[in-house]
Amino acid sequence: MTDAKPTLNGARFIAETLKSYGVTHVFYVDAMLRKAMVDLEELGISRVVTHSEKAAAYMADGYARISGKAGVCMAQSVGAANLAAGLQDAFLASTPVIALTGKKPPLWQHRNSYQEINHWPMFEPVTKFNADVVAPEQLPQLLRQAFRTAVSGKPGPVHLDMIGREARELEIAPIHQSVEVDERFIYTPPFRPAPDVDTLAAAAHAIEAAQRPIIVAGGGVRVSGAAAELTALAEKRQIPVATSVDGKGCLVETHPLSVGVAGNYSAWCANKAVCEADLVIYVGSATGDQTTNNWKVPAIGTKIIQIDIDPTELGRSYPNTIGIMGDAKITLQHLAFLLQPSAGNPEWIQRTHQLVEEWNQEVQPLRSSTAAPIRPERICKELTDALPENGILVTDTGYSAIWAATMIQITSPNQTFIRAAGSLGWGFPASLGAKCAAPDRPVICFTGDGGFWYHFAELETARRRRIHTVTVVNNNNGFSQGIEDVHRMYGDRPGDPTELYRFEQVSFAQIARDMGCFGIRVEKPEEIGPAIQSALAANLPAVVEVMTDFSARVPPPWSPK
Ligand SMILES: Cc1ncc(C[n+]2csc(CCOP(=O)(O)OP(=O)(O)O)c2C)c(N)n1
Repeated sequence: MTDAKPTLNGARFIAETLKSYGVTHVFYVDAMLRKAMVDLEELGISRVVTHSEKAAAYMADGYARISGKAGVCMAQSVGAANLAAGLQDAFLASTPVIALTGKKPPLWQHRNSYQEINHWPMFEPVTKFNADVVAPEQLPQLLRQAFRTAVSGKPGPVHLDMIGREARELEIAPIHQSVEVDERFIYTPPFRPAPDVDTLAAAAHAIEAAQRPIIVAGGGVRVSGAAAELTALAEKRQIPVATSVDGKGCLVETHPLSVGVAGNYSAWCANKAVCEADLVIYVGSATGDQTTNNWKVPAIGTKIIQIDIDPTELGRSYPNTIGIMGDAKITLQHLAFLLQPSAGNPEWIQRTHQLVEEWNQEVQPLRSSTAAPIRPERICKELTDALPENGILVTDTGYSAIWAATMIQITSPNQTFIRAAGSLGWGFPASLGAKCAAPDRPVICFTGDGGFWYHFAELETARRRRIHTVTVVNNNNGFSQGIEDVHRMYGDRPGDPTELYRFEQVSFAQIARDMGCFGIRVEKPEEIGPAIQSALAANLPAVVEVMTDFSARVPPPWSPK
């Protein structure tokens, strides 16, 4: 019998499959797929060895958010739990990440094997698809399914648990199938479902009838590449636009229709505008607690149009919803086509301008503060000015996300903003992944020192693999977001609350220099801008450590009474 199909070993098969799906980098900690690593090098795929599996998952996540392709990360079986922990952000942010782990074969199971636990269940809450690959014959189909699932519909992480501590059993097995790639599943979104005609007409009618419509753009606009369509619809009907944190920058924030980021990491002008609207049009937004300030912005009962590629999201949070299942880009195009141009409601536009103007006047003194220790708002002004026209800004969570969401402005449609979906420490490794996906674009990460502590070891990875990003660390030697609550818990009771949020004074600039990177410490506000410029020009991984005022607080998000 002749077999026309080429026979590759599993290692080669995996490597060629990744190559065919456009993967340019894999992020992992040894030991996993060691045999395939040799093939990956031959095929020109960068193997980025990191200092923890969680950082590898975050890098794959940042890579995926910027490239629109699946990010690939890996761990041997004992590292699987660390990898799963790192998928939480990708899951919450709906990012296509493929996680590959090893698992000792059945004869090693249930007999106290070294380094082995049943790690598979840990991937259940953080993946869309979580499968065992126990036979080499499964590899072709399951690898294709991994890409198909990761990028389709609402994208998300996928896990393949491969037989063999480092998947060696699969690597050495012959695969009697050829490598096939389904090219539709290389990029998100693989399909752009068009909206149903009747629902679209109902939505258009609601927009025409509204006196005070507002759009809230979510991360789905970025994933769909729909920023131009969003801008076109807003301009055609003169509809103000707020965003979620994830959707920040989908309309440039210097645009006269931009009202800023709404929710609980928000500018109060955006929250007020959303609450005063009589129609809220959500585009690619999860309408979760963060974007709606615990479902108070807007109030339950407000008339809603919601555009989402995932029908199960439609009306999830707001009952009074016209739900349009469709890709954001196509749906916005269809809506704009259906609607006549309009100058909008001048009183409503005037009102939103007034809110934004009042907000700007309130924060302007903080953004231009000359105080030392430095105000974080001043860093944000300097970052707004320094972010290159095609730059990528990556922020960590907590105060970093709030400062960035409210005080940094995305001023060009060629800039991209991505943020942690809640995991402290995500920002720095994710920014390295982003740079791998877009080596020609400048990448700046904005993080607190608490966030940077998690994964600063990846400076070594960045140096070794020449991943030249700039990390601006808001260094206040502590966790500042929770301190009011900590003090509230203490009340009058004796003790030392500072133990719960204060760190040693350490210089990240010095650490960066010791690791062969560029590092600079800034103590005067006027030095921030020049320091970021030097860092961008350094041709090295760079850390700009800005010494800030620990007492700087973010005001609570505005809520209706
Ligand atoms: C994995 C994880 N653990 C804990 C938290 C809770 N958390 C949110 S912000 C924060 C403090 C962040 O401190 P830092 O990065 O120094 O920024 P600062 O608040 O000082 O500006 C903590 C502990 C979290 N979001 N994620």
